[in-house]
Amino acid sequence: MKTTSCRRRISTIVLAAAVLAPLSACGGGSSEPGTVAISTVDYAFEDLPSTVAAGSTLTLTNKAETELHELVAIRLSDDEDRSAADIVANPEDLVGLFPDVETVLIAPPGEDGEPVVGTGTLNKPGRYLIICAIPTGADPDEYLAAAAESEGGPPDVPGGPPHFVQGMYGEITVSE
Ligand SMILES: [Cu+2]
Repeated sequence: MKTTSCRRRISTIVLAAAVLAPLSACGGGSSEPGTVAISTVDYAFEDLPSTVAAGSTLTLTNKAETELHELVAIRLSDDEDRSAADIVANPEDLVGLFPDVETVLIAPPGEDGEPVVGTGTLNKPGRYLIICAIPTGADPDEYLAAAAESEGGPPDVPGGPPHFVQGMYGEITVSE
């Protein structure tokens, strides 16, 4: 009787250790990689998680009625310690970050988006700046057509300041 209960307790402890091991390897962050659904409104990201597991895939749904929105994920260098707000306050710095764009998802108003750069998956651990750089008031069809022809460069279409100027930015940390 005593032996049975003791053995059961040991197997429970072993099971708990096996379950907890992957979590502690993540440094207490999120658990397994998966799909992370993010939506956009004018002019903000909704449901932006602070941390995701490496290998997680972002998806984008645009809930706005007229504005096109995008999610640009830029891997920040390990020695970058400024907040997202401080970085977007210096738009000239963003140009230098362009080579570190990991993925871009773009979504027309009222629709689900799709990746136009990368796959939506964030594999490399670290901090990522998340911005939308669509010009305010840009025509969605005109912008998408210009983006298709610009081969990765920023499309040149008429519009007001980029949405990040209006507060459409954030950050995600990708844990190991
Ligand atoms: Cu936007």
